[in-house]
Amino acid sequence: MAAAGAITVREETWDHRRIVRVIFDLPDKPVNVLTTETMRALGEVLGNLEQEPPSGLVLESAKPGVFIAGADIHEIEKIDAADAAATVAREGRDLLWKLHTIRCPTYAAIDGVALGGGLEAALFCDYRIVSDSPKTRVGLPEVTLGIIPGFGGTQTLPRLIGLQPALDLILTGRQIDGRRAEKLGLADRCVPHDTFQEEVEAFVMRHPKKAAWPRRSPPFFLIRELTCSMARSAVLKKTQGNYPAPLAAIAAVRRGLGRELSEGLRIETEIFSALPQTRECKNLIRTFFQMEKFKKYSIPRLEEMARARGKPAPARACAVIGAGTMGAGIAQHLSACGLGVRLKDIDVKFLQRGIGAAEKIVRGSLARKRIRREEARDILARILPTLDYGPLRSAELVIEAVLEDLPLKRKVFDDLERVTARGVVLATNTSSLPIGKIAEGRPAESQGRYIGLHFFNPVDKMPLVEIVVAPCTSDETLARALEFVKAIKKTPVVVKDRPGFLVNRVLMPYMNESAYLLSEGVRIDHIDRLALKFGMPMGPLHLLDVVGLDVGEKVSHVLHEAYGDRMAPCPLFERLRREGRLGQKNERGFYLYKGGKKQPDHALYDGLPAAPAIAGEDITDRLILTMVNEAARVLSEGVVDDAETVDVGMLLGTGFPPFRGGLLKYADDRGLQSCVDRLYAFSERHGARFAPCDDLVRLAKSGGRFHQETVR
Ligand code: 3H9
Repeated sequence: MAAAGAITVREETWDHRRIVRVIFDLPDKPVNVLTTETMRALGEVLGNLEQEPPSGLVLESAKPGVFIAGADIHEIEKIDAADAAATVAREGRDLLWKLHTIRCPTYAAIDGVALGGGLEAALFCDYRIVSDSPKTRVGLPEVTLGIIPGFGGTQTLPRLIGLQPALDLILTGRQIDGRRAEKLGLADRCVPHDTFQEEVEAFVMRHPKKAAWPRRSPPFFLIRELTCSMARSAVLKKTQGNYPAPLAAIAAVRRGLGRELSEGLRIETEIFSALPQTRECKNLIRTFFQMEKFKKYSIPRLEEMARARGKPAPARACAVIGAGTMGAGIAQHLSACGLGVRLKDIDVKFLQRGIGAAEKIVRGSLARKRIRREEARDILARILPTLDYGPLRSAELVIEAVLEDLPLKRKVFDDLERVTARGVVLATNTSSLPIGKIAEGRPAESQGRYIGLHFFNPVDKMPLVEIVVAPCTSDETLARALEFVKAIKKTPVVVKDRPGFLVNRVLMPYMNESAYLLSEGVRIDHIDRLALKFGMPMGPLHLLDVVGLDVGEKVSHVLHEAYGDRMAPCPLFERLRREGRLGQKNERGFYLYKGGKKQPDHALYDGLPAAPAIAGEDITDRLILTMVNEAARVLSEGVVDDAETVDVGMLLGTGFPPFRGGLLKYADDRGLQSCVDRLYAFSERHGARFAPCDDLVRLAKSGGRFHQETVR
């Protein structure tokens, strides 16, 4: 028996029992998703089976590495009204309810990702068997898309694993592996991937009856109220109230948990229906698709080249020069991705420090159970320290990460030119120096190998790499660098070799402006708090402390030289330098860091005007609109190809709030003319650094947008 398209139904006899296998396999798609069509097909299957229930029903997938990746996000993106949202959720969970009530035991056999609606389908089954494959990850990522689980997840999960662990999964969208799922009681058994089918059969034979439900009785009213109100406070603190979905998820759990499951499901639908049409949801979905696109970033002319000559094989053996924070971080990350790494420095003690830094990151992953003990050992074993260039002969790609000093970098590359083979990619992790200057004066055939690979600190956590293309960089090198960045699971943005590239250049005016605000007397924590309220992950003054004021000074010097007065560092930085304030690293910057606590340093207010009466809105606009203005310049100079690249770069490189859809999407949404008017007003009051650039003025005047499409 077979059902339309996405689902095949197979009847088998397992030890005299009639077992029906319902197998998902969405044609021509890499993953299974619950589209309207798939849901209809599942409805038909369940309708037929209800007439004559088998001894057991197994829900499974024919796609390797995937069970079901959730409801179809494209369909959710199109929802524009509460009644449409309610219909989608109601129809879906009514259908899955049939799985819960069908008169035979039901089993979800999960050997791959089971996310969102995919996991919710499994939660309505009597039993869940998961595999220990690294590909098996289960979770409810809905809040990251601006919605809540709408196929019953807010009700079934707490009844299965308890309130606190369920809230943790629902509010973070965290995905867990099979073993953890078993530990939490989300899965009944975690079995080896290699013998998954046999293990599923054995489990089904051992569990011939429907399971008792709910598995856990709901917590007492007071415990529930307390847990939910604590979760709410934590969410508000973390999100500043900018994200409606996690708060809605808490409300659904809180209101639904003390009631019958069916009533809880009704409440969930009611709460769900207010979300898909919000701007936050549309922007988060847009961000999801942008991330998917950039992870697979391709450049048409390179694709064509690959078709003619074959795709470059990603490098397996690499070398990193310089074992400082960045070098050690890069070496650790490359090794964690399975690559062999030679880490070179000029002194044993630098190497020891670098290896120590890599060990610290690995220990952290081990403590958070991200990796196993053997993996940790392998990661460290793959990093081979060296003081000589000789062992670098076998490297296929080299990343230089020494101090930001042009003559020093050129000297390193002189040495690399001598030892590396002709085809080897020579990359620099510089954050500010021109790649062209590093390559200058070398033989033409060698210059093509030079490229920038700008990683962000901390390397293991920051997903972005700016691929910096100089005029001398060959397409061959760009293609290899692009494949490399994708292979090490980072998201690439391709930028031209202009000072500051994309992220630092756009971010610098924001940081600089925060110092101007402080010099006008605005309090340190007030400035940072307003940036957090806007949605930035860290206030600009705190960020400067974390980056290091000495590092910031170097970058700002380069940008000032390149772009003139508008990038002139705020004079207050000179005072900070004189006072020896380096930021977090010497526990003294805008804040004092004593005993792990951060306090604004009131001594900095000496000699500054008293706190002025500036509206919060003005402070936020001064910080954010200077970035919009600089980003507009980046676009007009062709540093990046399009507004989408700016948005992805700023999102991944600075944590620009995803619910706003990106820096330039934010500007589009508030209206470019409003941005221009504000910039003019600020330039009159505070100086020419705010003057809107010509292209921004022109675009605003013509009623245009940075992004041509209107998401809503
Ligand atoms: C939900 O379930 C709501 C419900 O509670 C209730 C509603 C009422 N929809 O990157 P890949 C696409 S919300 C549509 O090659 P990978 C993806 O865009 C949903 N499309 O594989 C890509 O397209 P393209 C909750 C989807 O191995 C292609 O499939 N679920 C969906 O790197 C393959 O992806 C999620 O949030 C989807 N649900 O990663 C899970 N999922 O080929 C979102 C994937 O055109 N998905 N696509 O670029 C993911 O996290 C990753 O895609 C996944 C695979 C881990 C599954």
